Amino acid sequence: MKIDEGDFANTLETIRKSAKKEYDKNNFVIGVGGDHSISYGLVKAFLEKHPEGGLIVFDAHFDCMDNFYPPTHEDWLRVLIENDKFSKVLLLGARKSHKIEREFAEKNKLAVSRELNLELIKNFIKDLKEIYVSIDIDVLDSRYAPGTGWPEKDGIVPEQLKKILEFLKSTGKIKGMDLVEVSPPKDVNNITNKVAVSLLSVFF
Ligand SMILES: [Mn+2]
Repeated sequence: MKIDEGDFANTLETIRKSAKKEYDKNNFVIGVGGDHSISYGLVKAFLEKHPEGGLIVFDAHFDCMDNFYPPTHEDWLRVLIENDKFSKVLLLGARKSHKIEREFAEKNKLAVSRELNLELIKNFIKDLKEIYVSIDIDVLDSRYAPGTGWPEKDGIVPEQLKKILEFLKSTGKIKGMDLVEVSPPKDVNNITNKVAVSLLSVFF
């Protein structure tokens, strides 16, 4: 897969096409980043394969600032909801948002929870056959994941997230996932890299 850093729209399209190729072979698709905007291309490919599927996002932020294309890390979820008319979304661990985003979430009845509530998750997935999971590493408390663009305090403990991911994996419904916003240059003693690997290990 060739990434064109100077042409972001083209890069997202490349990501979407590459992921779609793997879904068509019935492969499990894992994306690792890097900027959260890659999830836009990855989720689009997932939805082409599984039009009835749902999306669970673990993120400290709403990523719903604006709806222009190509979306950045702070817009990708809004573009998916607003431009692509996708509504089966559950956003978990979100604790920092702009007024614009809260208004958008309210208007579009976006399911948002600051906590990782298992009952909420069970209820969300009960009628779904396929799920895509997107994990922004900043959903974790900044003590555990300082190596990210916008670390936020008062977040989730890694063990808690891992347990939820293990539960989701056990349902057999997850068809694709990504783990993003890990930034090694900002890391402290490699702890963010290590916790990211530990979370990814659930899916291998
Ligand atoms: Mn994000």
